[in-house]
Amino acid sequence: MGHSAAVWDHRAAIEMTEDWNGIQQVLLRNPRGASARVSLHGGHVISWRNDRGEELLFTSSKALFKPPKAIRGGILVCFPQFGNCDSLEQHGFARNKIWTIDDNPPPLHPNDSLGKSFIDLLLKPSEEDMKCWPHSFEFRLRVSLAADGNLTLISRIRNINGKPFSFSFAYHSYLSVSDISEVRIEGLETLDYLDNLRQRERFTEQGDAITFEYEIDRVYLHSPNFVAVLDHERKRTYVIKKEGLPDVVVWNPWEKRSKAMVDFGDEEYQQMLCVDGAAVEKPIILKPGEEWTGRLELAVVPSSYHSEDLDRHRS
Ligand code: TA6
Repeated sequence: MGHSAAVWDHRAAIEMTEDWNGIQQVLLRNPRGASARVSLHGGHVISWRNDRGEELLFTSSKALFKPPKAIRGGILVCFPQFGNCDSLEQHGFARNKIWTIDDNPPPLHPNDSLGKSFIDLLLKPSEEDMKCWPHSFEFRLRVSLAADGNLTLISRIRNINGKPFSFSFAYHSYLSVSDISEVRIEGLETLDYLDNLRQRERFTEQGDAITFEYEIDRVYLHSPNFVAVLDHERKRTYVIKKEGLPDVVVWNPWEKRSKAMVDFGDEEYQQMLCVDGAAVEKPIILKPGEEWTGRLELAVVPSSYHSEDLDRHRS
C-alpha cells in the first residue's frame, strides 16, 4: 500500500490512547515509522521518535505522571508566562491543564496539513484560570509530524477579551543528548542574554559555540530563526527553526540543581538539554480580536551537517 504525501490521510495516522490517569493521548505516525505522542494534559509532546524508533526527546526516569504536576521532559507549552514573575504559577497554567481536541480549527496554510499527520488541540480559560489571569483567550495548538519525521508545533493565541492583554511564552523542549559535555549549540554566538542565575542580568555571549561545563539558565535575545544543537557522540544535530519566537532559553541544571529536583535523576543532567523557542524579554501584546502565532519546527540531521548548511537555511 503506497503512502505518498498526496494520498496520506492524517486521520488514519492517528491513534487515541489513555494513560494510567485516564488522560487521553494522541499518537501520530508517519509512513516511514516515525512517531510523536501528545498528551491532552498540557498539550504536552511527551515523545518524538525517528523512523528507527529512537527517542529524540528526554523524559526523566523520575518524572511524576500525576496531574496537575507537569511532566519532567518532552516539550511543554509555557503560557501565559515563562518563568515566575507574578501571581501566576511558574511557567503559567497551560502546561497543567487538560486540553480538548479541536474538531474544527480555523484553517492554517495547506503546507501545514499536506502529507502530515497532525492533531489540533484547544485550551480556553476556566473560571479558576480567570481568577489568577483575568483574560479571555482561545489557544489553538497544532502538533504535526511530517513525512521526513520533522515535528512542528504551531500555537495560535487569540484575544477574545474586551481589553488588551500581554503574555510571555516558551516551548520548553527537553532534547535527549548522549553526553552534555559532547554537545554544543550553534547560532547563539555574540548574542546578548539574560542570566537567570544572576537575577536576569544582561551579558553578551562570546564568539564561540556554546558548550557545557556547569549549570546554565539563560534567555538569549533576538536570536536567528535557526539554531543547531550538535551531539558529537551520537553524530546527530537537532535543527530548531522558529517563527514568532525571538528568544531562545538554554537550560541545563547540572549536578547540584539536579539533586534538588524530586522528579529528576541525580545524573540525568548529562543526557538532556533544554533549548526553547520563546518570547520572554518583550511580552506579546494582543488587542481585542488579535491573534498571535508562534511556530517551532524540530528536525534531526546527521552531524555531517555543518554550520555552513545552517547559514544556507538562514538565507
Ligand atoms: O529557564 C529554564 C527554567 O525556567 C529553569 O529556571 C528551571 O526551573 C526550568 O525552567 C524548569 O522549570 P520547572 O518549573 O519545569 O521545574
